[in-house]
Amino acid sequence: TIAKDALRAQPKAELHVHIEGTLEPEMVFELAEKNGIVLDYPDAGTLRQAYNFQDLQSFLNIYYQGVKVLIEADDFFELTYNYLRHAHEDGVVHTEIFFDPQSHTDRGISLAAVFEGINRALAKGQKEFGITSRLIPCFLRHLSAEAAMETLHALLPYRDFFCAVGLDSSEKGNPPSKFSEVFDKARAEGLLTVAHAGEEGPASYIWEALDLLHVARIDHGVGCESDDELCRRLAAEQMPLTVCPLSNIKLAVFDDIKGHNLKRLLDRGLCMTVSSDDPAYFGGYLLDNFIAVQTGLDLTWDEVTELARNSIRASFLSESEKLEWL
Ligand code: ES4
Ligand code: ZN
Repeated sequence: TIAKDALRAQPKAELHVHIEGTLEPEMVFELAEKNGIVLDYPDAGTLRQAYNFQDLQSFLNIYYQGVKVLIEADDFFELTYNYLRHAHEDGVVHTEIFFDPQSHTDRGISLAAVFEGINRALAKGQKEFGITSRLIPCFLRHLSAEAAMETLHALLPYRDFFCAVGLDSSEKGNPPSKFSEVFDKARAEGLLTVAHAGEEGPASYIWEALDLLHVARIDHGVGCESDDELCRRLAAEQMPLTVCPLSNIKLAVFDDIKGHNLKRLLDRGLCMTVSSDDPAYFGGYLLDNFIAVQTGLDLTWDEVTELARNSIRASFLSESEKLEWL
């Protein structure tokens, strides 16, 4: 096996992390107390015991409960700063962070507070740890396309603070095609696009993300394996997949790490990357995900370094910024 320190020392970009998914149970309780919010669980330990998911939806139900303790800009600051500290400890040099604006604005929290808190943490993280960051607001696909379009318009005054838009939440029954107009508008505004596709959903959703949403990366994408033509296309275009191994196990996308298709897809020439998704819920940050796939899939040093280098290549850093890490 490869030493943890060697994996840590490899420069890595984290391209798929939901900031609301870095909310540890202890912080849930700390913020609930500060903000006067009553929780359904007596303590952090009990809450953590509830992190036993059958599928994506059973996870999302708990995740959206946790989000409700985030009220003030300072809460978003603390959340984001804590994540960056973890990321830095794992050898992450750059991170592209998702957040769910609708899960906050629908509770009466202003986008101004969300951006102010997160941006303050990103600036401190860059100063203190040298870690660079981009933000990617995601539309909640279980809500309507109209709600997503309204959210895009509400985001545009903050255009300078994010580089792309994404699509997340309950995948099945909410195909990328539902959001083609919203993504057209986002691209017309000069934004890049990404989308969760092929996490639990079918390969056809990955085709739609490519052809209708014109994404620059596919988030998860592990569902491509059943479609040979799609796999050939993803490899030919070197379309990055941001795969989240511990997430996939916790949400029963794969039974266990040995059955994960990361290595099989890497062997087929796809541009694979590794991320942590919702580390507070899925049992580990980025280094834990690297260790899980390295040991579980017997990855060689060359394979591990390819995954790390792919994350830099697939990032939205400029070509000159990428060169510093490649
Ligand atoms: C998510 Cl794992 C996952 N999948 C889809 N949407 C999400 N939002 C937060 N985590
Ligand atoms: Zn995700």
